[in-house]
Amino acid sequence: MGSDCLFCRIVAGEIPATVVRETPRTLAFRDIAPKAPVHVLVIPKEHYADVATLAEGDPALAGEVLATAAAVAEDEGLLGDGFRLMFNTGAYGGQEVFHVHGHLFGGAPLGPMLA
Ligand code: D5M
Repeated sequence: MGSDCLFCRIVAGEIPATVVRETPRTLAFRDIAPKAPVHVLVIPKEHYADVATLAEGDPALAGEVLATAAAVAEDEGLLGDGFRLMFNTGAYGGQEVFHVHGHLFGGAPLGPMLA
């Protein structure tokens, strides 16, 4: 995808981000507008538009994204009290950035929904 995609540009180092974990194929960085005490975005470095496309195109990479999210949850001390991992998908899902990303929320009771 490249220069048209915000998160591809973060992967390329063209836009700064607060990276909390990096693996050869995934990246986790803090959301620019956090909606919880811990709000981290977890992405594959390779461009996939959404979680459905990722799961269809590279299920192993989808698993790596989940593993990175779980590792960040552990690093952030979320495993005891729990956390939420959410993939907004498409228009009805409220997706705004079309490079798949899991929102990892934690650090406080989250209630039934988070935008
Ligand atoms: O969520 C897209 C998310 O991306 C939203 O929570 C803000 C976040 N965002 C947007 N730009 C940046 C940068 N530059 N760094 C970190 N986080 C960012 P969606 O699920 O698509 O609605």
